[in-house]
Amino acid sequence: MEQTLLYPCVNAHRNFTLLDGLWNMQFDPRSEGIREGWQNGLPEPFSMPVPASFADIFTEKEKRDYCGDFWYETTFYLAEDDARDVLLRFGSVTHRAEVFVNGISAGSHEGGFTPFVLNITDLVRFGRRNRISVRVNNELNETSIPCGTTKVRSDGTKLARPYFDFFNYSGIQRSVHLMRIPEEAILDYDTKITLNGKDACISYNVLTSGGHTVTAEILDARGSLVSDCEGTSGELTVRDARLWEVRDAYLYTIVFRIVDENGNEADKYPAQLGIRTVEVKGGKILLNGRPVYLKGYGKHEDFEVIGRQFSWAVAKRDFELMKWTNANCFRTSHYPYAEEWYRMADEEGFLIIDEVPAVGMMRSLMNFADAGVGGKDTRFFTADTVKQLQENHRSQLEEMIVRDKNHPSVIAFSIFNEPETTYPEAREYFTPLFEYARSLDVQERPLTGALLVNSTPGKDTCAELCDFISLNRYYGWYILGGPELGDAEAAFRREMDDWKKICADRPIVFTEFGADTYAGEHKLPGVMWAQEYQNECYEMNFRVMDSYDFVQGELVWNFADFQTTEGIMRVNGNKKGIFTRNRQPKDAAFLLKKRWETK
Ligand code: GCB
Repeated sequence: MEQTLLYPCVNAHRNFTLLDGLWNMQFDPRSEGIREGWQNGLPEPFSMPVPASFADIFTEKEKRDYCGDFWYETTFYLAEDDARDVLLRFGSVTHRAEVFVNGISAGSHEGGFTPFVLNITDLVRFGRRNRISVRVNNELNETSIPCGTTKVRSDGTKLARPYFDFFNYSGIQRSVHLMRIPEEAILDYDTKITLNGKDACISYNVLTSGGHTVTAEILDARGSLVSDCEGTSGELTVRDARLWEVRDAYLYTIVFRIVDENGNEADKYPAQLGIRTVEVKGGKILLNGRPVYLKGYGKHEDFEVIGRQFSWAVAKRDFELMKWTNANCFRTSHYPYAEEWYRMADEEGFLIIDEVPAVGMMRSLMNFADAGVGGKDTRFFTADTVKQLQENHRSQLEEMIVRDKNHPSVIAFSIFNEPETTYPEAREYFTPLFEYARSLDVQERPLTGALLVNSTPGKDTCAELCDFISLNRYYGWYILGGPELGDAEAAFRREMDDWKKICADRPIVFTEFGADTYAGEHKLPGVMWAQEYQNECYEMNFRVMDSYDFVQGELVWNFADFQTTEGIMRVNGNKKGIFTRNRQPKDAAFLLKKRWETK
């Protein structure tokens, strides 16, 4: 059976048990677990919640910063066989996992931010308890995405050295589902939407693991049938369609069924459907044919204690705060988020730029600063690791698009964050990845990638691959900060004048700009790190952006303060949040709220 990334659901044919809870865990610093048979039971385990990032749960520093192999294990009971397949679905294991069921290898996965599903039907024992063991590894290198390196300290222990600016949270960070699905099952589907006046045409494709008849139906929000069709592909027409709009998110339900030769239903998969189109045309981003200006945030999955674990409560608070500031969009910087984020955005009418974890593609522990100051160039894309890196990039791009393609909230895919783009090998590296992404998305959504400060017109080689250009720019912070804010504005305008010459029909969206701000700090006149300066810096940036029509979006950096690696550039994390890590507003939140009310 081919892998199915469809979100789990329960009905007459499908069910699941959540395996979340307290699991056993053990570090394996000498990578001896397999040799010693740990897949048959951990010798000295301690308990660890799943899902969660393990780091901030510990009080001991060597455990918080642990880097290398580590194991999780739990057991589950499976009732008597009922002829359905048994699947084990991990929402994410960071960064790589090998899974054993009852001591036998069930499969492995590379990539810490997308789900993987293993068919374990032949490995489980019915009417008995079964053991799942997972060997995880969280090391960074230059073939994994995100990129980084692993340092060995003098005592022989390993330390992750990310080439990116967020903590290397790891573990089983998302839910684990034990699923039952029919042997002949719906595995995947996609939809493409065209609007014809007031009507919408939804063409679909369904992938199943058998040859029986497939049917498709669309129901409105009250559950009334509005259209139906037969076949693994077909077209459904919705007359007088109610469109999915920003902050006014009408959702239909699309239901696929497999029907056997006796007319009996063999499988059913229902999903939400938002009817909307997205395209870039005439220098604008169009949603349902009308221009939309993107207002919002670059975010992180990041919170006290739980690290990168998804929390319904924190996510709901984040949506409430984003709505309160009149935002309409966020970027899943710098990796695909838990699927629940997208389901909430579908319902709230938020727009998402969905980003693959291709971050750290420059050999530098402080690339955000290095590239700005000296125009640092590490020839990252000329190394012999690049072929393997590109394969990983490709498979994670595929998993992200396959997982997220049916969300109305997803309006664009971002293929990179701040790689070195200043020489031809970068262009050669990215061209096939953009082509591949285009071939995967039947909705033909815009593609983009966030460009680093030294990726400027004349130097950059990759902007042309993008349907809209995303810029990360820190004028007033890394470039000409504090007393030189006036010069920062002039330099910013000069750069924008250069983009104007080459961007005739291609919009620019700012995907990052901002200033570190310590929530307790106030000073008049404003100085860097004080709340007053964050406002001044944003006001300057907005003045410049408002002078150029081809700017079609502003996503500030960052929604909230977040955890990073320790270092002299960070005060227990990055403090560019508009909100604190506890989700309370800094002064800049009021500035944004006011601006975005009318923008
Ligand atoms: C960037 C990176 C982001 C950093 C940010 C910063 O350019 O894309 O990951 O956190 O700068 O605050 O330096």
